[in-house]
Amino acid sequence: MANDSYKAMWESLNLDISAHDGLLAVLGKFYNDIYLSQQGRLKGMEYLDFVLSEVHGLRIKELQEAKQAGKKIVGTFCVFVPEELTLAAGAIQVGLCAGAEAGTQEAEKLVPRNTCALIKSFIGFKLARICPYMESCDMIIGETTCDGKKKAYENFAEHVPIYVMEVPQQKKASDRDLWKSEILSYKSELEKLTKNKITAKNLKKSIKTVNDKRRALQRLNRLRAAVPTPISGRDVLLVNQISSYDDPERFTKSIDILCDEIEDRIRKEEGIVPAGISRLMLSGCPMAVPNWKLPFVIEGANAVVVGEESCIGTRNTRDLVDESAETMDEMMDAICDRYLKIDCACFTPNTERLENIISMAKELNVDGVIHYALMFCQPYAIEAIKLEKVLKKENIPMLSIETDYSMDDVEQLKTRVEAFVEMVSSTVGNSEAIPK
Ligand code: BJ8
Repeated sequence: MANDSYKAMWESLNLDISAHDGLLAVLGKFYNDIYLSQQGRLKGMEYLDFVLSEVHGLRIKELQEAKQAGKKIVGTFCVFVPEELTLAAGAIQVGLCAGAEAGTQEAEKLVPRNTCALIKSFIGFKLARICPYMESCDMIIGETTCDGKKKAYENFAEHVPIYVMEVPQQKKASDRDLWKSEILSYKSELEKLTKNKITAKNLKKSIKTVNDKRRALQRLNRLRAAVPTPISGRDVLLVNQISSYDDPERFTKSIDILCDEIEDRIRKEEGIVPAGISRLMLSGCPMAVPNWKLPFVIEGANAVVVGEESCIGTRNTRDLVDESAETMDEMMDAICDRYLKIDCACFTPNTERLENIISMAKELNVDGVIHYALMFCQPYAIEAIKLEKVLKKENIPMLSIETDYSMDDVEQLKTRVEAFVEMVSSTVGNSEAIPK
């Protein structure tokens, strides 16, 4: 993955070249083992392979060229930041959540050791100078979701230009008012940064662009539910991960092409995974690139992941912004309402999420749910306890996993996941092997 032709660009971004080379080498090895080793992959995945192989190359070059042409780059850590507004201001939005252990020692000078891996990772990526996205950003948007993130941003602000949006913790009328005012403030902040006025015409266009991206992902989610399963869960996870930093229009076109191919596969009754393999759903914390550990373990255990209830998954694609809005005010309301439907575990109460998981599990006809919480993530770990109870009432088995980004627990995870798959497959009575 390392490419000498990009070295000058990385140096100009003040990256630590040797640490960065090390990261790309590990990422490349990981990708070969987890992705390229799969049999019978769809041709349309070649686009995703290419984008991933150029994750710190071509895409960063595009961002640099856009900056030279006067565009601003906005980095985010949460699906609450409305990309519609960012695009309407003529800026580019990129997701900065990081899914690998890096710069941990440095990160632990800003946040305590018992902070979730996602937070330590984005801080570590910055302090170790290995993230060209972070270094390309003109503004980084934080948000008041979990305590870990909102307090970490205070210390992180010593190192990056950060603007924090206040996300309410409940969904009462007064919370909606607060959120609407936060969206309006974000609009002003973007206009200040870009020196572009957000017009109704531009906003209408960007609402459609982001909705189109979500529609393509919704289509992919519907198609992947077929039996036999036409695409592996880890490939769909990759698609979702790349959706947060690729050019949205190009990405949508590529996913539509991938979906056409999947439809063709379904017509021919071909699948990457034989019918009868245990169908599982993942639910919980987002899995950022290159956090592929758990799906790899699951799909190596005679099961396939057919849905991700996560912000790098359906939580980010389920709802669209109402496109019938015409005036600026109507569109701001439509954005406000769409984003308030996000059922992050940071909300209380959050029964919507439990209901959404149950209906998703039923629609996908899953044999079980694996709940995934990052270690020290209290909102998701606590909600997992409630979730297990409600799933039990529906006779849907659940396995609760808490892990981080290290590979130390892979063998232990394998043992637990294999036992769970065996338990749920005795219900579905299946013994065919998943191709590795
Ligand atoms: S809307 S899920 S992207 S906040 S894993 S940092 S919650 S301690 S990521 Fe999230 Fe927005 Fe919610 Fe989605 Fe905190 Fe938990 Fe760490 Fe987390």
